[in-house]
Amino acid sequence: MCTILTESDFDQVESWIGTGPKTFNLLYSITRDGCDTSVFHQKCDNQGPTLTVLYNKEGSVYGGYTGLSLESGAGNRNDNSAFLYQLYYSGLNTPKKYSVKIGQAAICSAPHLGPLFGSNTAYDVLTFHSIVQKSSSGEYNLNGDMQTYFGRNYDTAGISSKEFNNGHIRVTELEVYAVKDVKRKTPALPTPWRKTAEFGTKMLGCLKEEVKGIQPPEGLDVPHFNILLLGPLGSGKSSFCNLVASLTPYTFGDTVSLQLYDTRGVAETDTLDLLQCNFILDGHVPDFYEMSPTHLLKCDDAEFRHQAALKNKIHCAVFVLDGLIVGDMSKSMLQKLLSYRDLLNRKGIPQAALITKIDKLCEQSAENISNTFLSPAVKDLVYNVADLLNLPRNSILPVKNYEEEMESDENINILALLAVRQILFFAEDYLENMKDKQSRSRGNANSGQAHSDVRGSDTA
Ligand SMILES: Nc1nc2c(ncn2[C@@H]2O[C@H](COP(=O)(O)OP(=O)(O)OP(=O)(O)O)[C@@H](O)[C@H]2O)c(=O)[nH]1
Ligand SMILES: [Mg+2]
Repeated sequence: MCTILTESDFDQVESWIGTGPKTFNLLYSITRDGCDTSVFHQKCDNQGPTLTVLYNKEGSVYGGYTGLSLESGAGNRNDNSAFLYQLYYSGLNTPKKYSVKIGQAAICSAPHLGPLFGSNTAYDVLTFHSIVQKSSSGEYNLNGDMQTYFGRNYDTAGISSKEFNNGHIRVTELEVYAVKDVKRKTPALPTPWRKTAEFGTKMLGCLKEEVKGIQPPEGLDVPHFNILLLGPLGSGKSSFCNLVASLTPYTFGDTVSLQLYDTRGVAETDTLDLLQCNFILDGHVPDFYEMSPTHLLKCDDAEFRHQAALKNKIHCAVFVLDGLIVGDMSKSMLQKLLSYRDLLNRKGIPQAALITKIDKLCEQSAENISNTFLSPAVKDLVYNVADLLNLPRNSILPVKNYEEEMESDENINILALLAVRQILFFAEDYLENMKDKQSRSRGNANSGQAHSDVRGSDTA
């Protein structure tokens, strides 16, 4: 359904009016201002030529134009420039203009009438009178008439009103635009669906500095953030590790502030081993330990780290999902990922999701990765994954890993650093919470001590 006229719709109307470039300023909208003739006249009278546009649920868009200024007490008036039109019929672009018949009344204005094309006794299009309330279906069941006299004053080429407005006047919107003899401004660039600074060398430099500045809180004996990557087979976990490693030397300086834990991809046929995952989360698995279904860690293995400290634990878990296939993920795979989510939630570990391969997702991002936040396809996928995994949208991070590129690419690096920054924020929050908890429990222990001292002296 079309609810907002596009630039090409305005071009079409402009060419029908036929007197050069035009600007269309919205004066009145029933969804915004209420379907009330007193408001209509207050907003639309004495504004020069106007375009009235009606929209219905079927996706039809139609209305009328008059070159005269509306005046509530003016009654019937002739206007040879007036016309009725159709832009869309049931969602299809079907531009048609129906000019006023020479010498016939083009419009009629009265205080109790909304936009009316024709005369007060023979109205081709009478939109509404008085007040119309919005119905529970969200439509406005207009109390006008566009059937009885349809084609009386306008040359409607013999079509029935049904071919004009689907045979009813229940509309989702009615707008009136002032039409001015001014060339329209070139439309602004599309708005990004996620706000970032402008991609470029400056942004890359700022991001590197910012990411370098995110460090584990002091006093916890945690030298770096531990980030676990989880996800289906071949989703791009190792590629992301390589990408971050390629950024590491110049991004993080000598003190590397994050360690990524790459894991073996989850296969459809795998049975879920939450115990092994739990060992990793709790820091019992030694660094560089290669886990596989045939090589599982057990509590009594020599390598098992019994005394795991906060610095050995995972501080944020990241699901890595292949953007090309995540939309068709099987129920069983989703269930596995949700089981991990459940475990992580119970442990209070923050989570994010990377969507990889966005370069293959749509032409816009394939052409240039800096278009990622302008691409509707990437946006839809990000929102879809947020719903699937029940994660907030700002934790779903689109990336493109290096695949066969030989040279470093500024935009790929920016996207990766945006993702790393967000992940580090989550990990930092988690560690801050841990620090609070630690100091609270130390405080409690001390006050417990003090309390027992007092009690001791009491008893004494
Ligand atoms: N075009 C493109 N290809 C990618 C991207 N990320 C990964 N790939 C390719 O996808 C394939 C799998 O990537 P890996 O990084 O090995 O995936 P993985 O998740 O580590 O796989 P497993 O460890 O087997 O689970 C490789 O051929 C990568 O080159 C990406 O963002 N874009
Ligand atoms: Mg891998």
